[in-house]
Amino acid sequence: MNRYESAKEMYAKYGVDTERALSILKDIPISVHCWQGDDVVGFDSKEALSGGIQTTGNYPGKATTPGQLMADIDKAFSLIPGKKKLNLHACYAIFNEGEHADRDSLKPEHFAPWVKFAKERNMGIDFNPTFFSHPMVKDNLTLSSPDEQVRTYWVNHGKACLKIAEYFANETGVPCVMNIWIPDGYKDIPADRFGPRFRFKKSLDEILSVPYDNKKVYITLESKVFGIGLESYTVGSAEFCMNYVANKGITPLMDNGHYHPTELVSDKISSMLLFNEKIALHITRAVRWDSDHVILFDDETREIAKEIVAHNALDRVFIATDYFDASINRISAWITGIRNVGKALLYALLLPMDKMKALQDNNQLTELMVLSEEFKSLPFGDVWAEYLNRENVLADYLDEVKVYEQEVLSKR
Ligand code: RNT
Ligand code: ZN
Repeated sequence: MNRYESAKEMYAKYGVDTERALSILKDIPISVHCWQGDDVVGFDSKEALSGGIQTTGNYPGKATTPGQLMADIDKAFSLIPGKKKLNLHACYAIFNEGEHADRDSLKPEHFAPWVKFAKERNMGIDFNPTFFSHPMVKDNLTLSSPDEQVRTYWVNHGKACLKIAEYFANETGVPCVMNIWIPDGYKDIPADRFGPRFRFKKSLDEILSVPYDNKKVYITLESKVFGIGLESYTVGSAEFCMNYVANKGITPLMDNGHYHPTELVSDKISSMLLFNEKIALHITRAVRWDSDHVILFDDETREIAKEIVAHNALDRVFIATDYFDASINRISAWITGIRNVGKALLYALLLPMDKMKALQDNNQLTELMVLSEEFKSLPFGDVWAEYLNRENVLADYLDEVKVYEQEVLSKR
């Protein structure tokens, strides 16, 4: 008997069907952020990364052209099992020689090469307006700016992006999630907390006044607690965003780096699912702050996956990744992080959820703890290896990444 067959038997003893888990896993789309490939730089401006987010590290070989980024995505995706979507930011617009459009006048055609890329690979595309790293970000403010020229500029950016999101959905035949996140905030205690939020609300209303098909484009709003240099006040706070989405019938997005360190997104998912048709996630790893480290196969990632699976919400949760580590090989960072989301989902799919829920409801909490701990040492790795094998993906990716580093990245 091979290792998978023996693992299958061991799981079956607990009433867990590994075949069922594998067949569900391969169809769960994970929206992979393009920005791990170039440290969130993009192609449309020479501005440094701003908005209170930061990449640290100087590992050689980052992508600096669309061709390089596409090649790197291909390399990473060839080593990541399962279904993927491509998550783009507006700053990744691609212009022809001599052509340029500012963010408030971006057009679908500026993303045509990405559509071609995605279609050839049978993928959908998700999208994000880019409200940072741009000279029109004035005093760290965009959609909440008191300067009407600045505020209108960014409203127009949002509107332009909505059209582009619809274009992605039409072209690929897959709905597009368009996520709005603004960095707006203050380093020190503001005099007026209301004004910026009032203007942010008004700006969002204006963006949403563009007619769009809400079965093709899902607009999500991402909250945050603070950014670097914006420690005291964040306009798009959790309460602002939760209330706004509830009022407008759009979708909330939770990034697990965007809460106080002892708050857990895994604990928030059930509440959000009760009151929203869909929810969206940015899975990341926050080390002491919103540091956006590579996702590990750690407790919180598993717990997030468990919440999605346990509530049968795989078709109600848009799962995306969001991290950027510039201190290690970026291709490996992509593969490791996205694989870990897949691993966490598989781990969750292999839990005897019905049995565990029954133990909880019967107050057999001793038994629940023992069973949960037992599962940590079942031969999970053998089921994961079987998945990689069926998906035709190498288990050991590092050698291949190293070859790519030598042959491609080191020559940049
Ligand atoms: C920032 C947010 C946001 C960005 C990306 C690049 O704190 O998490 O999602 O990371 O849009
Ligand atoms: Zn995020």
